[in-house]
Amino acid sequence: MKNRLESAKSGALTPDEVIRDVAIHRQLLDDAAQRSMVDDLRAVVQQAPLFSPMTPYGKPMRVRMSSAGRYGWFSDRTGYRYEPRHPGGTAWPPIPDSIIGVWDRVTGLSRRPDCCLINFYDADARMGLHQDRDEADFSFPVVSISLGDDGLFRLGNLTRGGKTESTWLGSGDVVVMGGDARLIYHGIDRIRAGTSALLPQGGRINLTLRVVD
Ligand SMILES: O=C(O)CCC(=O)C(=O)O
Repeated sequence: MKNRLESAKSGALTPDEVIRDVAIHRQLLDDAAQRSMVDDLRAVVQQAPLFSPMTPYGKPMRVRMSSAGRYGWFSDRTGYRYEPRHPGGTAWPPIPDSIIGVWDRVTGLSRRPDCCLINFYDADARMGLHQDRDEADFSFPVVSISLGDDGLFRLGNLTRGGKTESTWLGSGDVVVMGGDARLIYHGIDRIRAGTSALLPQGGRINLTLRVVD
């Protein structure tokens, strides 16, 4: 409930649901907006192709990734971090306006994100419970946009362990983790293949917007 009051104060959009202080805007993007965002993303991944980062534990991640913005999120044997360049050596493309517009609507902030992480999940991909904590200032929220097939989003606690709660995220849903929920553990347990016709080959895209430094 605190998030709702804070959003009302800052001029940000009021969410449809709040679970464990995480705000969820259901179907914020209609079909046309989703399609044009996917077109924008095609141009981004043409310049900065998807890759499978290596975890610090030496296993490739199941989710394929790329980024747009001043920084891209990266992982290898030496750890998780932000990098100013794609592993191929070029700067990351700018974050498309269609995506920045979503940040503006749901946060009401004048500060814009430095990174849009693009996660691509095929039908078998998942992402384990983790915190987003590679950024310098946790007072800025994390905004996440779902496109394509449904993903089962699990929310934990501010420390590892304890009871969790899950909700399906559909295409066009937007999640905001800010305030008391900024460091909540979260992850994607599974993808419900064939639930969306947005991506011709199926799968799910998640865009995660973060202020990095
Ligand atoms: O795919 C999602 O909805 C969550 C992505 C995520 O947790 C992350 O990129 O840190």
